[in-house]
Amino acid sequence: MEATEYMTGELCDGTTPYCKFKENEGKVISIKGAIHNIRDMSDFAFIILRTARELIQCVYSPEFSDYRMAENVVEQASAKITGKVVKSQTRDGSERFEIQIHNIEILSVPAAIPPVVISKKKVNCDLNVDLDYRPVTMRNPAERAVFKIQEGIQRGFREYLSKNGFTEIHTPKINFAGAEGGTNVFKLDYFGKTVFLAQSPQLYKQALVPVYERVFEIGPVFRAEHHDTSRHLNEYISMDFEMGFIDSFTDIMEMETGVLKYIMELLKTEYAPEVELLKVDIPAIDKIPCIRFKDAKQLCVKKLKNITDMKDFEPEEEAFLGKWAKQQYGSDFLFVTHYLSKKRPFYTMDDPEDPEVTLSFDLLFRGIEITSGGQRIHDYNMQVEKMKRLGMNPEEFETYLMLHKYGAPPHGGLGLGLERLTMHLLGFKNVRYAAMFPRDINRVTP
Ligand code: AMO
Repeated sequence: MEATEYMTGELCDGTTPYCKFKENEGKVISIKGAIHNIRDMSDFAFIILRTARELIQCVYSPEFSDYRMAENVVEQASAKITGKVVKSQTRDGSERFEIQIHNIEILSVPAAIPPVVISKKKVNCDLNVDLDYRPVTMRNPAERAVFKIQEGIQRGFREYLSKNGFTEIHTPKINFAGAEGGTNVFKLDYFGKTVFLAQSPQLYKQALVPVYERVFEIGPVFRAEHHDTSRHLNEYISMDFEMGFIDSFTDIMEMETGVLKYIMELLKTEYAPEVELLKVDIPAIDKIPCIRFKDAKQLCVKKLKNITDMKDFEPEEEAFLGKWAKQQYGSDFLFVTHYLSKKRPFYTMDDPEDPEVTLSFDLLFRGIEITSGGQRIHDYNMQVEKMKRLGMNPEEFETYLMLHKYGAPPHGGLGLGLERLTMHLLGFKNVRYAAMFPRDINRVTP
């Protein structure tokens, strides 16, 4: 490049790498992509080109041009295919297009054949093998569709909240304290000092309420979970929001219902190819039923055996409540409210009518918790007192307490686990299928 060349941004004209078949029918076009699959039929061949979101059927035949297949036309090679867009016949009569190849320019050639077959409908291997080769297995259209849908969920969250007056923020991931209590916090040696990886953006999103009133963040959080379960990751993407001037913690639940409705509509429209490919069962959301923790617990005690923990739910209880909500209300979602004060973090507001419980909620989706949220304490003395009651040292939280000390409106918010939502939307049995490069107690690669 000459030193005097300038970038003008003019190439960014909104064009995408998608093949606009309809408007190009009958025309000769060039399209770049990866050769996904070659099916040699002796006198002709199908070459499937994989672009960002499509699989494009290209047909090679000596009839179409003077071009002759070269040896370097192999699967996973990057190529520029030039050819004529034509309508093709399908057995079911649906409209399909293909490209009659006039030329193939090979742009790069792979050094090896992929270790797993990725050109079939599904990657048929064990989860661990799949994850070991994730950079490759994700090239499979069904696998990449999972994360396209996940992108849609994040986009829906962002778009809906932005339209509702929320400001997007990014808070630090290296923190002076764990925000959620408990022992599942990663310690880090920070120039000789012990600091912690963020368990959530909790303390910071609250700090920004008096600044922007409504904020949200989509970002990684870290939990030092020591168990190898199908629902826990050590790093996951948390979609958080926090809003000020609420009248009740139910305002948060209303906002979440709106967010989820928007996300599901967005998936149906703008992510239709992936929804169709994965046969996603998009839940209908009209209104979401709510039940108090105490009442939900009683239902579980009545129907399930061997319930010993009366302060929280076991996974089987959540699964049961999920089925109950479906039968009773036809809803895939259920809000459980008023969790016990003992089981909620220090920032949670106790219910003034019954301080044993909190103004908090979880959202269950098809029988698994995907969200925790609630109203926070905004009064300085109340917060300091609760910290002391819980054996915490308020002095260590001096910077957090600036929020309360210098005036904060009544506020609340929530955290929604992106992988958990994706997992249950797509019907996976293990959250790792819904994490692009999962981190668990046994895995930090790839
Ligand atoms: P909580 O700790 O309940 O609440 O987390 C909120 C949501 O995050 C998801 N989640 C996880 N996903 C995968 N692996 C994990 N180890 C994991 N842990 C949690 C779940 C869960 O519902 N600060 C509060 C939220 C708030 O009140 O604003 C918090 O983080 O989907």
